[in-house]
Amino acid sequence: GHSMDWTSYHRLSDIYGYLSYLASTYPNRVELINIGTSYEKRPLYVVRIFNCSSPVVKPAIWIDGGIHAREWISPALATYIIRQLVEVPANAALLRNVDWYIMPVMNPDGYEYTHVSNRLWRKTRSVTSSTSCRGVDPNRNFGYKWGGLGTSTNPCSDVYKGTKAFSEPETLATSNFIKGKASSIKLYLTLHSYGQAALIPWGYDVVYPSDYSDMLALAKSAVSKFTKYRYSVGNAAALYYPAAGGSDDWAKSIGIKYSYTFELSDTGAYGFLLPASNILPVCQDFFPALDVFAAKVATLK
Ligand code: 0X9
Ligand code: ZN
Repeated sequence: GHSMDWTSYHRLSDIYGYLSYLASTYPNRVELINIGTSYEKRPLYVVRIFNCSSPVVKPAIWIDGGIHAREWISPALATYIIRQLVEVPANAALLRNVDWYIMPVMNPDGYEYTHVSNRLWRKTRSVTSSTSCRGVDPNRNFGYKWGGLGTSTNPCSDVYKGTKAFSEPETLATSNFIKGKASSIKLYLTLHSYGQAALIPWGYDVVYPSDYSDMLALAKSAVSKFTKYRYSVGNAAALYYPAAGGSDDWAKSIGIKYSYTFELSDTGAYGFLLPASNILPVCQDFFPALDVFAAKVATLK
C-alpha cells in the first residue's frame, strides 16, 4: 500500500509520489505520462487509467484539477478519483468501456506557491512584463475567444490573460496533449472551487451552444447523484460571470461535445480555505456522478 490519504491536503511531491507508486504497482491499469514542464521546471503529469480488454481505442474522459493554485479541493478530488478507479475493485466497470485521462495538478508552480508563500495565489508563476507581478491566469489563457470579457491585460490582475493564447507552458502542454487525443476524448471535466455549480459553455459570454440542451441534461443527471451537497447547473457566464479564454470553452471549441467546469464545495463559508475535514465528504459525494458520465461516454463513438 501507499500512505496517501484524503484527510489532509498534500504537497506536490506527495501527489506525484502517489502517481508513480500507482504506475509501478498497476502497470496494466495505469500509465503515467509526462506531457511537459511547468515554468519553474516541474513535470506536468497525466495519468491514463485503462484496462486491457478490447477495443484498443475506447472513448475517453478527461479530468483536470489544479488549474487555479488556491483551489486545493480540486487536486484532492482528482487524486481521489484516480485512487477509486485504480485501487477499488468495485469500480472496475468504470474502466470497461471508457479510458480515463486525469491531470491532478495542471498548475504545479502555483500549487506549491500556495503551500509555501501565499495561500491565496491563483495564477501560474511566470515572469511578466511587470517587475513586481508574476503569473498568468491559466483559465484566461486558453485559445478560444482569448482576451475577451472578464480578462485583463494587467500582469498584476488575478485574471491576467498573458501575452498570447497558450503563453504558459502549462496550458500549452495540456492543450497539445488533449488535441492529440481529441478524437477519443468525449467529455472534458475541469475541477475548480468554489460555489457548488456545474458550469456549461459558453463562458466567454452568455451564449448557448446549439447542443446546450444535451449538455444540460447530462450535467443535471450527473449532479442528481449527489446526496450531501446541492449543485446548481447552468451556463457559465450566466451563473458566474463572462470570462474568456477558459479551458472549458476551448475544449468545447475543438469538438469535445460535453465540457464542464465543476465548482466544488463550499458555497462560500470557507471558500478556497475549505477545511481538510471536508475533503472526504466532497469526494465521496462526487464520485457516483462519474457513473453517469461514463455511461454516456460509452455510448459515443
Ligand atoms: O473564473 C474562473 O476561471 C472560474 N471560476 S473560479 O472561481 N474557479 O476562478 C469559472 C470559469 C467558468 N468558465 C468560463 N468562464 N469559460
Ligand atoms: Zn478556479
